[in-house]
Parts: sequence; C-alpha cells; structure tokens
Amino acid sequence: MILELDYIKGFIRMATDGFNKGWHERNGGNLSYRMKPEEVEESRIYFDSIGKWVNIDADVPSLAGEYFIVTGSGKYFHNIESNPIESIGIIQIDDSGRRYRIVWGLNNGGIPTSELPTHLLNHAIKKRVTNNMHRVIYHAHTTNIIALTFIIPLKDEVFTRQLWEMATECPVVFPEGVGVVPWMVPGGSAIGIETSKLMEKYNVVIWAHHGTFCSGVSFDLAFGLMDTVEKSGEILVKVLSMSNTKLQTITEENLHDLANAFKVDLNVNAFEI
Ligand code: 2HA
Ligand code: ZN
Repeated sequence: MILELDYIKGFIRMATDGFNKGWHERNGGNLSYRMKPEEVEESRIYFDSIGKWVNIDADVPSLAGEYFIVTGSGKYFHNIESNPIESIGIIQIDDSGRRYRIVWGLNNGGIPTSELPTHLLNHAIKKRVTNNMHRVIYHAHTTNIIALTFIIPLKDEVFTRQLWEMATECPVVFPEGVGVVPWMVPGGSAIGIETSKLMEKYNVVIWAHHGTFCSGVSFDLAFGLMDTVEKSGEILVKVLSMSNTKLQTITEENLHDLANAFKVDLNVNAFEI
C-alpha cells in the first residue's frame, strides 16, 4: 500500500497537525514535498492514474523529471487523513520543466493546489540555494501573522525584528529573518515569482492579509518553523493588545549575545529599523 510508505505518512501527519492548529479552514493552505529518488522508486508500482501533461504556468527547468506529492486544489486539509486518495496526489514534472502530470492520487478529477506555481518556483530556488537539501514547501493561513499584516509595516526587517523580539528561540530558529509580500492576487505565477525571489534568502515568506509560506529540509523542520513563527505572532498580538509600550524586551545586545551563543548569523538589516 502506497499509504504505508514513510514519506506519505509524514506528509499526511503534517497536514493533519496543521489542520489541528487551526491554520486550514475550508480549503485553506497547501503542502508539497519533493520526493527523493529512492522514494520515487519504491512508489512506482503504485502509479496507477497517469494523467495528461498540463501547463504549470511557471518555468521550472531545474525541476525537470522530479516528482512531488502535493495537496489538491479545493481540497480540505481536514479530509486528507480520512480520504487521502482524493485529497492529495503525486505529480511528475516533464523534461522541459513547463508541464506536470498526475501519476497517483487526486482521484475523481482532482488537480494540484492552485498555488502550484508558487510551490514549484520555491522548490526550484530552494533546491539551488540549499544544495538539494530543502524538500518541503508549506503554506498555511496562520491567524496571528495575518492579523499582524494589518498593523505592522510590510517590510522584511520590521517583521523580522518584531518576531525575533517575541521569543528567545526565534532568532536562533530563523536567523535570516522573514520576507513579506504585499497583498497580491493568489493562485498564479506573479505572486509565485515575488515569493520565490524572497525564498532566495529567507525560509519564511509572509503574504499580507493571507498567510505564510515556509520551506524546510523535512516535514518536522518546515512545520516547526511555521509553528515557531506563528507562535511568535501570537505573543506579539497579545503584547500589542495589552499595551502599546513594552516595559522590557529582548534588546539588540541580547540578540547579539544569542547569535554568539548559538553561532548563528543574524540578518543585519533587522538592526537598522
Ligand atoms: O485555497 O490557501 O492560497 C488554498 C489557498 C490559496
Ligand atoms: Zn492561501
């Protein structure tokens, strides 16, 4: 059974965990995983629903021939665990990097997530800048981060500094900071291109008034990053709700001490706000 393979179990567990966090109302959010060659090999015998080649609406030549497991367009994260074969699927990218076809899942006429261009453009960038390490791209409708995009200036360095300040682990977990895309129409290559430009330097990109994208090596790391950023956002919402002045905070000096203790390079732009 393909559903017993570890990477599919990990994918489904992550999606269910995200649903349980409250980040996936209705069909909100999407998830994709770039399969390892050995995972493709062990799955091939289950590839039973080979579809037609379909245009991606983005050019990703560096992903030619790769396979991804993805959530389906219009599908609910809530249903992934109980009905995986209709909610998720495996796609293959063609030799030009311009088209995909479904090879397993998305039964009964499903198609990949509406954010497929953003996912694949992010995978292409991350494959290059992480030397083939990053495999997971995750989009969630993170309540607190969305709320903050209405009151915090939509600047990478401002969001980064505010989120770092809210919990001591944050500068260590995302030392490179977070990127912010202003409000744009979702579901196409334009927002995908803007997001992937930011993914060159960040593992977290916030979409104003919409949600968050995270990238990671594994399901645990991508989910853990989303969880850490959103929790920091939750603390910031609570602090701002109590008062508009902080009596004390994690200072610039504290941040430098953390960077030294944990041997991380903090994004210097977040000190110039
Ligand atoms: O409906 O989250 O961004 C899925 C989405 C679109
Ligand atoms: Zn969304």
